[in-house]
Amino acid sequence: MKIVDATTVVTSPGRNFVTLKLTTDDGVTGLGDATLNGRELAVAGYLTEHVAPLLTGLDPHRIEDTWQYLYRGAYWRRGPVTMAAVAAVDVALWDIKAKAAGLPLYQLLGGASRERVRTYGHADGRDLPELLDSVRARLAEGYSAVRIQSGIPGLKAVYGVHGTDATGASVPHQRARPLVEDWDTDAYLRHTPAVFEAVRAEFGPELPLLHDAHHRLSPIQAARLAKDLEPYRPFWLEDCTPAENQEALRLVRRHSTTPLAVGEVFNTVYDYQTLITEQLIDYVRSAVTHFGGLTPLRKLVDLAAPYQIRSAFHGPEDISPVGMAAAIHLDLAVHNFGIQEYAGHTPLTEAVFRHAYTFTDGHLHPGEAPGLGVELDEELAAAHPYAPAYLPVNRLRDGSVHDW
Ligand code: CS2
Ligand code: MG
Repeated sequence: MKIVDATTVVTSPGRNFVTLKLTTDDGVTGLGDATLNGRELAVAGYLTEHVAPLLTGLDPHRIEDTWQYLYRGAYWRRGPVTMAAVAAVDVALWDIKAKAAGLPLYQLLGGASRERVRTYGHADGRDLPELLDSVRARLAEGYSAVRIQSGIPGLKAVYGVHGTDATGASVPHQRARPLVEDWDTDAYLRHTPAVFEAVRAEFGPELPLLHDAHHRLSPIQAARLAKDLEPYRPFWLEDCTPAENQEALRLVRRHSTTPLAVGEVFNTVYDYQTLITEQLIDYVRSAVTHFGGLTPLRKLVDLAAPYQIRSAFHGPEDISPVGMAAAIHLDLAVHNFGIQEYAGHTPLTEAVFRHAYTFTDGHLHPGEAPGLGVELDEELAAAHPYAPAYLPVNRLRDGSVHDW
């Protein structure tokens, strides 16, 4: 079997997605997600100009060798653009191998370790009534765990809360320049414990509540928040401080028992090395799409296992159904699974990417279709071309840029 074609498809059924399609000489095809929110064309260009020409003629069964060839052979390794491109190739090769075997992909990853995959959903609101309604809506959809993100009094637009920019104007997703959001850490630190207190008062002590600080705090501020949230027993506090400085989590760990989740912006095991070996985190958050594919992500989860650290793969809407399917197959197979983020997709996106995975009672299952179980409707994809869209930029009250 040989790869005879590698085509990159950029489509925008409401938001941009980048998909790699590999075709072999006996007609078996494989799909890989290469979507990097706000930098989609950088990855598409990397694939089209520098990877696709190297793939034709290769044996698609040599997944590990191809991964090493693309990682080490590039010389300029690591980084989100490179690793999203490598991930797309890796997942497409796993898709081909599983299809050729006539098996759903999870069977090639060791088979099922569980019957289904537990998820958490996103609840948000500009104020507490809106947030409480959003939690109710997620529970009605079957989720048994909910991430809560709230507006902050005095701020017009903050991470994770739909709808407006710093001027208060409502903003469509597709836009030619980044949305500007506003931020005030002190206001956030004062308000967030009160948000948890209100949600606990409404929904009780048992509902698993997650929260994403989205890289915005200094280590001591992160320690403060983690400690202040302890009475409300969060399921986790995510990205509490920029974790490129892995040692920063030592300070947070010294002050709090609140579980910590980190890693959606990480793309190689080296980003986690201290965090895992010093037990500074409880969940690893990378997405298959951003971590170089299934091959390295499985190795990461296996490295985490002896430290009792669990998986919690990134799963917002900007991970395409191809990337989601890959994650769900791995979720089903690994022993130290934690939880899967699942924001779902629009009906139009699901028409472009027809998938075998199902979402029932807050749980996912990859299905039994051979391979990933995803088909790309190329004609419908072509009907929705790329449109410039950027992630927001965050500014403090003095106008300086802050982590978004
Ligand atoms: C967030 C993401 O889901 C999460 O945990 O951090 O929604 C993140 O903001 C986006 O993926 C960025 O594209
Ligand atoms: Mg996050």
